[in-house]
Amino acid sequence: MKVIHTERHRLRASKTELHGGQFVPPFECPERVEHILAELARRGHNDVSEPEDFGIDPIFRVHDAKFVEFLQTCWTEWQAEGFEGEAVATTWPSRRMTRDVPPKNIDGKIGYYCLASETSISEGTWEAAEAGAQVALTGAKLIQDGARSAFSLCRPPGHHAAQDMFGGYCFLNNAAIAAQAMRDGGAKRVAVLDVDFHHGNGTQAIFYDRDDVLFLSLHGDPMDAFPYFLGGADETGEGAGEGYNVNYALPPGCPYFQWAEALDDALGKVSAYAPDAFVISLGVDTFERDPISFFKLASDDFIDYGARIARLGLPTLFVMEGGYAVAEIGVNTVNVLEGFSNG
Ligand code: 6XA
Ligand code: ZN
Repeated sequence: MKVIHTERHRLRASKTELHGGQFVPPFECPERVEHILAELARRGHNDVSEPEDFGIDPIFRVHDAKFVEFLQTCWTEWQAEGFEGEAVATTWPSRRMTRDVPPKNIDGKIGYYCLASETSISEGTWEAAEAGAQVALTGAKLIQDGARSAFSLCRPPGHHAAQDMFGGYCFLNNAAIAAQAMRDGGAKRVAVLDVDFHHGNGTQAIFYDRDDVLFLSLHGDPMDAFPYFLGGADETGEGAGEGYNVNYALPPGCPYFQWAEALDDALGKVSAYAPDAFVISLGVDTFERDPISFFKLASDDFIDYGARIARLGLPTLFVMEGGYAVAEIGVNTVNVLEGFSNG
């Protein structure tokens, strides 16, 4: 399987994450990619290439122009304000604070565009996020050109990022940008299946009123898990999109057999939809020893579910999302890809 990767992911290297009331070194760190690359090499997957540059237009197909401009300028404006730490949101347009206008002041503007304050913006964040989107777009192009599969090793991840919202370690929604590019390139229908532990609220929001992109997500029940405010089974889409959004909210301690039942149900729906292309938002934070998640998948389970995805016989793009058990992130990721390739 072709792997797309760029060293520019390293530009996303913030020093702080707000976690449990403390600033800690971010779980979403550059070493994650190094471990995945090392395991790919160890198991003979040497077809690793640089992304092409598709420019900014495919990003604007998914994200609002003002939001993109905010990401591009946030760090400079934050510094110009005289702040010494990394850029962190503290004030949001929450319930009963509904003046829907981005403030001029960066301290207000960052809150306007932010969904969760664990994610600091720092030097290089935009550059890395933009490069990650190109990694996803290059994968989409390979699929369009006839590849059976490809792996876009995106970092930072993307699935929490909506049209005009960042957070949950995400800035640009790589999977959505890839799916939209596939549509624009001629695919009539695209399915996006999110197997990251966390609900893909951004991807859901982007395609919620559309029937040309089917979105399905298996995740920790939002009553118990981030992002808390979206991801219920009763969110089924709206307007033309009614019936084209499917959430599987799974309980704390969820074992593989239960997760796999949800997966099989989701794959049945994808098969019935008969998409031209399939995008997998691949987070491996479903692993039993992930430090911030609560599912119980063992490393071998990742091989098994890769094979189940392969049985659909669809052209499939894997887009990297989360996974923070850094020592095992490579094994678990490559297990999915090999399970798929051998399945
Ligand atoms: C913040 C948790 C962010 C989770 C990010 C993630 N307390 N999303 O892995 O898939
Ligand atoms: Zn996650």
